[in-house]
Amino acid sequence: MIISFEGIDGSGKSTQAKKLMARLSPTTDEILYVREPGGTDVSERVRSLLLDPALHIFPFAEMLLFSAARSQLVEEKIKPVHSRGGIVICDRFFDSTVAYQGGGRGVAESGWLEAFQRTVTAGVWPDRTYLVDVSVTVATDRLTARLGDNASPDRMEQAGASFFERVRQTYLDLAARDKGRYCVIDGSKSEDEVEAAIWSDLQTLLP
Ligand code: Z5A
Repeated sequence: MIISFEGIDGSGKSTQAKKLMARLSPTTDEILYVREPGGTDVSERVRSLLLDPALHIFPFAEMLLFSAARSQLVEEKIKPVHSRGGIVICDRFFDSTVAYQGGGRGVAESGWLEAFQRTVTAGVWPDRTYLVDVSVTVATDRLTARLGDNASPDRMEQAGASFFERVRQTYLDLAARDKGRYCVIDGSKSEDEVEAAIWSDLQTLLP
């Protein structure tokens, strides 16, 4: 089973992905947590490029780099666990590319990007995707509280509020189109309330 977590930066999705990992681990034979971009030696190096504020990367090249890091992660880490029947928890997966590079940067329309991602992931697809949804204002306030006012943003975080509004709207559009896979969670609630909502939904999927 593959469970992915999506949302804008600061939504609280990593917090929830890790909570779910901790909750499922004691009762699961094989479980893997991965976060994108990264998770393999190659993908971590690509991550350094993608987040480096000193680099100017053109939008289509950015989309290909995120996809390259993902392809390596799927082949090296996700596929083996998935094929043995384990659970994989993805802190971001290909929907991030559709939302950020498609909706945010406008590199290509969602349908083209989704079809391309089928090739990138070799058809490996999540059974459930939790979209932890918050407003851009809530996300920004949380990140400011976490980082402090002096921290410098990485290359992706330098995009302005209107970029993150487009990313959020693209996620909501994707979720509306694919209600069978997506579950939208109100991320503005407390950590415990968000966790409970995810856990409640997951009961319908777990054996
Ligand atoms: N990106 C892309 O453009 N295309 C792609 O294909 C992929 C990624 C895969 C990766 O950054 C960047 O790459 C990201 C998307 C882009 N860019 N942006 N901008 P990253 O890996 O460094 O980080 P991230 O994945 O975007 O987010 P994160 O740092 O892991 O944050 P988060 O998952 O959204 O939130 P969090 O860490 O769980 O929580 C943030 C803070 O809020 C933290 O202090 C928590 O304690 C707090 N929090 C969490 N939940 C709550 C609740 N419920 N209430 C109050 N406070 C909370």
